[in-house]
Amino acid sequence: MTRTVLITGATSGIGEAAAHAFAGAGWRVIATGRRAERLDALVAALGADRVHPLVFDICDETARDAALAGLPDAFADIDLLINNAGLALGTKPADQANVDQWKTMIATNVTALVSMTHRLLPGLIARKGAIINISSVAATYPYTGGNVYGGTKAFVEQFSLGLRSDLHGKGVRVTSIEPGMIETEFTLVRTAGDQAASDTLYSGADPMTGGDLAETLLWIAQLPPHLNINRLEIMPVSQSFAGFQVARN
Ligand code: NDP
Ligand code: 8X3
Repeated sequence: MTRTVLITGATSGIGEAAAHAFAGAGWRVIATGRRAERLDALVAALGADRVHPLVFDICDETARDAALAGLPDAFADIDLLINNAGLALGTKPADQANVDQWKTMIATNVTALVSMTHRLLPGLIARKGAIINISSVAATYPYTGGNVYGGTKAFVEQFSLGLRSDLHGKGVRVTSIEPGMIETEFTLVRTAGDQAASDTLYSGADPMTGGDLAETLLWIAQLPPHLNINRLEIMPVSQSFAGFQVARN
């Protein structure tokens, strides 16, 4: 039976690669994002029978609900929700950070994610479906300038584990994925379009790609239904951990 996945943030990076991977594996894909032309390109590449685009801002619940209400019958029964849409804004330490950027990260990475999950939960329970939430290594390993972004991703990880508890016995799988460095539009967004900063970060680092994550998502989704990956931390080999810092007199 053909299964249906809803991928938030499918206009670039991990989400776009996941749309290709799931459609290629025979899933129906509901692809969401604000950039309609990117979603149209996905439909053109993969076919309208495979991909259905929903254009809305993930923080706008009214627009989201209107879009979901208009799903064609073939895409209406969602088996898997991939909560991927998210962003970091800014790299400054807390005392120099922009509080509006903090609020946007919380609204997108936390509030919209829990609201979308709550909206789709009844159907996911009815179909014994699955939820995969994209957290980050920033949830576990703090770094200077990561402040609120790391906080939002720690929320995503713990919310995922809490969902697992709440859904005990209902047959719904929940996974938190915590990736390290992936070359996507993430750094371009974080730096307000600074292509040089993005290129410098990824240069020579052999970072992960959206495709790497897409394969991981597909693997998790297609595991036998009695298996649940609770948390999965994944990094490029080139990335590892640094020590504590000490301020001296
Ligand atoms: P991209 O910037 O390439 O993709 C982000 C996606 O999120 C886009 O499709 C964008 O769509 C969507 N999005 C952002 N804000 C909104 C919004 N308000 N409404 C609707 N869609 C929105 O980055 P990535 O692919 O790297 O990021 C995907 C996820 O992975 C994020 O949650 C990120 O935090 C996480 N992550 C990324 C890592 C990395 O190193 N790249 C590492 C660990 C986690 P659009 O702009 O069209 O609306
Ligand atoms: C993205 C990874 O290290 O830039 O979540 O926070 S990091």
